[in-house]
Amino acid sequence: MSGVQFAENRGRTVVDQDAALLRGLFVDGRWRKPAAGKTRIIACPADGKQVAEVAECTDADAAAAVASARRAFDGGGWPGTSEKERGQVLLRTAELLERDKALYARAEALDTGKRYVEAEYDIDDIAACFRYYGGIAGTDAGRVIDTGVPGSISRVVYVPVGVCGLITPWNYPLLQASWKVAPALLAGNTFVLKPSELTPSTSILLMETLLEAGLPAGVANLVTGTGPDVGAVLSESADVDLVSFTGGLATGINVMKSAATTVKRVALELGGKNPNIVFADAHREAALDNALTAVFLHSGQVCSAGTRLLVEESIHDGFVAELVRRAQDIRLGGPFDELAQTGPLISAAHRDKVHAFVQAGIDEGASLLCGGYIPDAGVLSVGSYYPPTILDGCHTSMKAVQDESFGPVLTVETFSTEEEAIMLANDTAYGLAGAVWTQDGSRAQRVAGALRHGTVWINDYHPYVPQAEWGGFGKSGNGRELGLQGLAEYRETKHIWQNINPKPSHWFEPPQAGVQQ
Ligand code: TXE
Repeated sequence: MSGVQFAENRGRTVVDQDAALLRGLFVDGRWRKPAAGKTRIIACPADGKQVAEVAECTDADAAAAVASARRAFDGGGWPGTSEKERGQVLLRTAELLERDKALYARAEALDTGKRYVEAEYDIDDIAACFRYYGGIAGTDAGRVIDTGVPGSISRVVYVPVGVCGLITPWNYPLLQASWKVAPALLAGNTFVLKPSELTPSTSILLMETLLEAGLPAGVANLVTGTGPDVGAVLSESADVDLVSFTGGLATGINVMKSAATTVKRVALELGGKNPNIVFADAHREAALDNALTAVFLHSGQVCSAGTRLLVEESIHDGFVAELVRRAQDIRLGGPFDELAQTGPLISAAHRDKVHAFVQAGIDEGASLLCGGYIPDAGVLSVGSYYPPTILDGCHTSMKAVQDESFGPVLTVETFSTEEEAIMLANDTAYGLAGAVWTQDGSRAQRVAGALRHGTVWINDYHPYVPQAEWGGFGKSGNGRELGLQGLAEYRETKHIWQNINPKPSHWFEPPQAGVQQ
């Protein structure tokens, strides 16, 4: 069985016959069999059932994909097109994603276990990302400099970085890929995409969509497999000029270290431990409702999840009691369970890690208010589910507050003053996102200004737009995705100077006697 058989239904012929039912290695615009001939079964975390069988590539396959991207870049075809032309390919990609939304959403939901409707929202966001970058094509051709030197013309222009290695995680598989692929293509780069080995299906589909949108063969390449086997080739290879990685902190550090030997450009998005600050004067219902979505959306598998509730002491008891009541009512279920409000964790191994994190928090002195167990009966015991969990009585000295669980786990801290709230919120090695809830507009601005986090919401949580930069301070990573800076990551800046009246400068002519030098 092949879960990626859904691509067959579109009747296109970009597939080699012998590789027709086995996708994963996409090189020179064609699907190839992996050198070692191995495959991997992709299972839905909601019920463990097989949804796809894909190529399990090795380092030789990754090297072939890099070579393809290198040839496509050095050949000059794609980097030599105008940005407007490249923007057209992105706009067409957005249209095709919308045409094939059901196909993509189904694949994403089955790979991740997330609700189908959430996968549909993801596809909308992915199309919006391609449309944004397609839409800004040709709007910034660089700068002309007034040098002050007569007879000189000086321009600052942008050129593509080269071959990009794009490594993505399993929580928002194609969304994270689109934040890299769209700006990389607009800037004129070629790339090798390495999706998480757990969720490759939508990245596989994207290769065919990009070809259909008019992307030349060899510009987009895909290699499926594990991080150590194929991801590491992208960070190490001298033929890769840039590596952009989204994933865990430990892996990000490894990627940065191995990229250092070739001094390639590195962009990292490594998650966060994000404070959600609720003052006593906050709009209570909005703050309660959003505190739940902040942390329990996608069962907490969100880098910007509001996993740290900082609540003003005076409202702590009533606010947290109501939060617990609502958290216990959240219904878990699979992608097509219409009553489900959130889904499983990505794997049983990850669920066990989250459970151990909760147990360690209790051992550190936190009070477990709800959740904190692995379902052992009924349908939930078949998938890798974990219930919404709240730990009270926490403080920043605890690992439960400092470390990312990447699961549905909320820690609760209290504060009494604005200064204390800011101090606690910034007492983290991460710095991706945070929120402040208050009806005092001046305080909202003061706190938002003081937070050392890449995105700050005031009286809201989670919204983002492709026009605005996304990324973190501290160990949340470096560089930015989305927005204009998300495009700048994929451009080299070059200064071109022209002398329109060339003549000797006489710099090294022998000094003449009597003439002061
Ligand atoms: O991610 P990894 P994992 C966090 C979260 C989670 C933790 C570990 O806290 O519990 O990371 O998750 C590839 N060279 N986030 O282990 O390992 C890997 O194949 C090159 C936050 O699943 O970081 C996958 O494609 N690549 C996060 C990608 O890196 C390597 C989203 C991410 O996997 C590699 C997911 C190597 N040596 C997890 N080793 C976010 N920021 O949104 C692995 N990979």
